Amino acid sequence: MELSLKKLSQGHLKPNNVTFQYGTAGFRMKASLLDYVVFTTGILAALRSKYLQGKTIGIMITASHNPPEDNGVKLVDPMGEMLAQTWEAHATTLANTSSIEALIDEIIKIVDLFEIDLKTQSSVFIARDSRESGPALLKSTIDGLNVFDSAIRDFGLLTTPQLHYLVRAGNSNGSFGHPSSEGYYAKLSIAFKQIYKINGLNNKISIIVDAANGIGAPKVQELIHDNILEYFDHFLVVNNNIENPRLLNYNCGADFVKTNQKLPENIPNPEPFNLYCSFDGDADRIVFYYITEEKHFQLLDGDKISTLLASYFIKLIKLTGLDLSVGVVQTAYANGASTKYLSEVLKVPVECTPTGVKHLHHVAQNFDIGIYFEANGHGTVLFSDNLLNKVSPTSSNLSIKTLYYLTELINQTVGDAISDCLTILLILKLLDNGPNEWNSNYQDLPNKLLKVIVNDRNLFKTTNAERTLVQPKGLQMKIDEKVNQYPNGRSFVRASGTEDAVRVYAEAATKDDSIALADQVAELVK
Ligand code: NG1
Ligand code: ZN
Repeated sequence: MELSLKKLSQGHLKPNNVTFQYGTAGFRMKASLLDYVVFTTGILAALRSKYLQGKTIGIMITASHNPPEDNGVKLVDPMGEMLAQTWEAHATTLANTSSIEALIDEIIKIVDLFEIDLKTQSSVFIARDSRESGPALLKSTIDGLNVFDSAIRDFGLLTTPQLHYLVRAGNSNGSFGHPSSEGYYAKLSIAFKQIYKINGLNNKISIIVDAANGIGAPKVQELIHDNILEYFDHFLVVNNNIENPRLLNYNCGADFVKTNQKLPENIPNPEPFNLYCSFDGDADRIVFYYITEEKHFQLLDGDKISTLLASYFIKLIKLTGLDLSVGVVQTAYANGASTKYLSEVLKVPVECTPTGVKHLHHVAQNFDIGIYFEANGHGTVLFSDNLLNKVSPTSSNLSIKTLYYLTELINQTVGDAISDCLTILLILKLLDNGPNEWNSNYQDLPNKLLKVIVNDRNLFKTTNAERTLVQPKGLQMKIDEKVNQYPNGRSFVRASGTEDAVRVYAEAATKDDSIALADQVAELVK
């Protein structure tokens, strides 16, 4: 190992004065700083696979909705989940070693700690989004993987959720689908067609997809054009230019639309009540929207997606006659009106977790149908083994059959813009709802999200799923005093896990109040 490490590490140097941290989205920063990090992450992926008796581990090179000059890397565990939290610290330690000797020492510590048999061959699937820096970072990652004996499959350009699917399929002996892009398309499109057909749907579907000029563009086109185009009377992908890397997430995409609450660039002649959606750069987030007769922009974000899914699944379960639990998991960023609607109107249990989908995913596993979405559109639905044992494609009950095919259509490994898109489009048809009916279930409380640059964001420590500050001492009391001055006021402060900043969220009965509250809380934070 020492010999190959010395050889392969040539050219991969840790930059000075940077501390790396494997956070909620893996490592993410300016691509120019990432070479050493992807090299050490390659090493760790090989070790993780060996530790898990050669099960396949995934490596995704992406910076999601971040600007084109950024990049990042994250690891995917064998069942398609995020890397186990205990290993995040090892990823961080390896990335921060500043000499070959120190790196070797840390590797030996990990090997000893987990009693890893280095003779076990590791297996790693790797993919990247469409960023310009991707190919060079891929090469360095592969150098890291080759420090040990590793079977590597490079899938080239994929969406993040496609890679999660592939890793799980690769570890599931065919029971999850074929481990190839074709297998992914086949699984989703067969389920889509079946739900459409068995329910006797005949109205065709219309959607315009803004793909953020990212990898979701060619992938959603491939899936729909090659498999299910006949079910659409209008399907168009805009912002689909992945040839020009500077356009990625620029004035388009889910993050732009959610943050600015307006249409992305390049929507041709927006018509009232047409349904649009936006993916982010690696297609694991989706938000929908439309404009009203008066040309008012209406956002249907992750909270609206959760509530639509919850109301649909509650109805469906009743029709199946099965005894199954439904629950929704949100974060503190969920609009208060959505939480109220879920618990008071739909009467469904709602749990709140810290930001980051791994937290939501974990809690969603407590339900037979666990629906989780961050307000920004990242989320999915999980189905328990109990449920999976009760549904079948050969059932004589139409609702049970529909439920079975939904478990196939929904990517249970991670939030997936393409799978979520098809699911929502079908559910709207099944409920015979348009965007306006969907949006009318509750009205969002006006809200404001601010980013505040502080000297040290690590001073901000929270509890109560990030809704209460415990440090700096006394600050929460001051925030509460401000909140109490506004009807329906709510505000919280937390350190971002992906940017060197503190985020301030506020909502209140009126737009002006939400802005004033956010500004006042931001002043307290500075
Ligand atoms: P941070 O930077 O920790 O707020 C952001 C998003 C998260 C999540 C991660 C990972 C907001 C307010 N925060 O986290 O929801 O998606 O990025 O991408 O949207
Ligand atoms: Zn993303």
